[in-house]
Amino acid sequence: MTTAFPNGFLWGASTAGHQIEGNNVNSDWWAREQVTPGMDLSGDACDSYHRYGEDIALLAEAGLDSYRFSFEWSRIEPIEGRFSRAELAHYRRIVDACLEAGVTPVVTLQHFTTPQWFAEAGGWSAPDASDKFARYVAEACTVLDGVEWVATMNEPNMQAAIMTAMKRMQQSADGSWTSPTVEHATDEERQRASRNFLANADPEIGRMFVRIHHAARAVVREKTSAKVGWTIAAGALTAAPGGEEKLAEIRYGKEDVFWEGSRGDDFVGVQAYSSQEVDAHGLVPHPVSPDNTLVGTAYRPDSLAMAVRHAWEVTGGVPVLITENGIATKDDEQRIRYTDEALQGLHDTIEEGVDVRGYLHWTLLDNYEWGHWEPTFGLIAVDRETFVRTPKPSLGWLGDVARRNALA
Ligand code: IFM
Repeated sequence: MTTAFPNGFLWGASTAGHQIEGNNVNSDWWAREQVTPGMDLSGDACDSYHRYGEDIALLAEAGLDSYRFSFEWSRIEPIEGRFSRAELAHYRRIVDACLEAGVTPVVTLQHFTTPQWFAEAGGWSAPDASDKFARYVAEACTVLDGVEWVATMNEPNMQAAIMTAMKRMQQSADGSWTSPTVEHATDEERQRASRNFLANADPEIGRMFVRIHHAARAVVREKTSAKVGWTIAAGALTAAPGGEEKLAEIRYGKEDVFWEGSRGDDFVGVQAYSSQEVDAHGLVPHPVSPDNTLVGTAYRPDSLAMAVRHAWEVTGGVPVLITENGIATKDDEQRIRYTDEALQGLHDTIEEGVDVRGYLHWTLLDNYEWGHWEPTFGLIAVDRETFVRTPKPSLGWLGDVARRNALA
């Protein structure tokens, strides 16, 4: 049986500004890193702010034809209402570098970080958050000429899960919500609480993100001819015996509100890494296995196909772009094996009739994994002192798949 992918299928790699650029000093994440014990600092990151040309050249030379990167809102609007022409021109240069290299740019307008002034004014919960984001999106659109794929936000469902957890902690501090982590909790309760820390997202917060996304989508549609969508973190969750009800509850707030919010979009970005069971109490910890990744998740390349089928069903048939899939490992052979298996599964979904437009691997470079440098997801290693890039065999392997437009 042939494993050829459809004509025009995109093959690429994804990145995000804060994780690779370095010195993103006006962002909320930068501020958080400085004051949070135990968090590594992003610092110079991979210095891709200056070395993006080299990154795009390595990707294109390997045979890949698309590059997902993000604009940094906090660089473009470092002070509320004051837009930097120089930073907009910087992101335009990245778009141009892609186009000149024959690489299709996929632009994310917001990847986890926000300007610190936005965070201080209440972040996404502020009543005027949507207007502020739409105003920024309108400015960003001025440099999107020739860009075909635009994602308004990355993983709003993870952002919603963080906000939900923060809200609970706040309520707990006020005494109106009893946390199982209080001193009289049993060890098992503590463990359950910590493993479920980001499992839930309040559907109301999800609906708020959907409204913000729809407002931004309208701006992108008015000002550009790009396809517009957003990218969702897929848990590929399944029910353990007795966990069916809990699965439905968790999956609704954490994912389905967002998949439903994609209806009417031009595409949806599916991002999957692993799969996890849900029992009557919540997420079941990943089984202990030597195959587990550097972020503790199970080796589950089948999660990609599971996520795509779920997205296709809940969105009601919105075209899918795989905007992230990959593995945190030091073993590049394991990365190749994982990606090969994930792509076999993705191919099955295409055979079943799912409209999948492309596959962008997470990630191009070993980068800053939100507080940690240890988990390496990259196709290219980066020396953090000299910034020298060293492609791993997996980059050449994925480039060969791209050139053939088929698995071997
Ligand atoms: O590094 C992150 C990325 O920023 C969002 N999706 C998951 C990746 C791996 O954890």
